[in-house]
Amino acid sequence: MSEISNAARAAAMIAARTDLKPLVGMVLGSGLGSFADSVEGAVRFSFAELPGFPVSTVSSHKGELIVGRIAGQPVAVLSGRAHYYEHGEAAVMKTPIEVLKLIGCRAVILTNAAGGLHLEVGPGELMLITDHINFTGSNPLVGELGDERFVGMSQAYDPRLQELFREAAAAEGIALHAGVYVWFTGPSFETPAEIRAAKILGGDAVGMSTVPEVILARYMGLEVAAVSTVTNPAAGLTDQELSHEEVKEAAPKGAEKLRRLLPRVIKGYGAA
Ligand code: 6GU
Repeated sequence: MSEISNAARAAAMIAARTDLKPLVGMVLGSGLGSFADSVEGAVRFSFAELPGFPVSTVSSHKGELIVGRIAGQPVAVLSGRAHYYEHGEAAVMKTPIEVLKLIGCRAVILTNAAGGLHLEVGPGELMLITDHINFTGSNPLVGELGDERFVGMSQAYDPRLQELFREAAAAEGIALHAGVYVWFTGPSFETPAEIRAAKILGGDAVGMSTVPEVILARYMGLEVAAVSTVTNPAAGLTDQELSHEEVKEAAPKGAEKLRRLLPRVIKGYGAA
């Protein structure tokens, strides 16, 4: 085992190529990668060159870390993520999240494409995640040592960041729903019975990501916000079969809204 962690080595590689100290990190989900184009003065790193970074096998994920500015604020954008279902490892995003912390980020904004549990929230609508249910039985902190592993999750989604999203949505005239995200492992979609169960338990959207990253980020002391683009109704809400094509088709509508919201949120966060 090497003395220096992958995360520390990756952070050093980033520091060698840019003087920027990012304040906010972002993770761009399925079909939402186009937001990376709005980073000014982008310095790019492929996940393949950064030690400990996972290589995503999902067709709509790029696998790049981009350091630059949005709305004048220094940011680090992870364009693409790896999922539990790719590696069977809930902690697959540990190194990238740890790197965000090491290069100076105080907050991370996570985005994803999700299935909606309410027909009224149609494809391309945004849902601010206010809480989650971990329906997988996995946790990315299994195997960690020390009392810090007992991370409080009562306020996992930072109230001030949520308020910044609500203000940004109001200013842009964008409808922003809010609700509970339920994490399933995937990669198969849920059954109608699983979706009925998720709804009874208090869920509003379902997906295959984000929750392990929220847990890792809280463990590392980062503030967290998360937004879903609802790309399709979940199983059983309509009689249509689900597909990744449908997800990829609707995600850009959410990406366009995020392109308008995120600069305001980041600017507001930096101003505080
Ligand atoms: Cl319906 N389920 C899950 N788990 N993830 C999704 C989805 C559904 N739609 C988009 N992503």
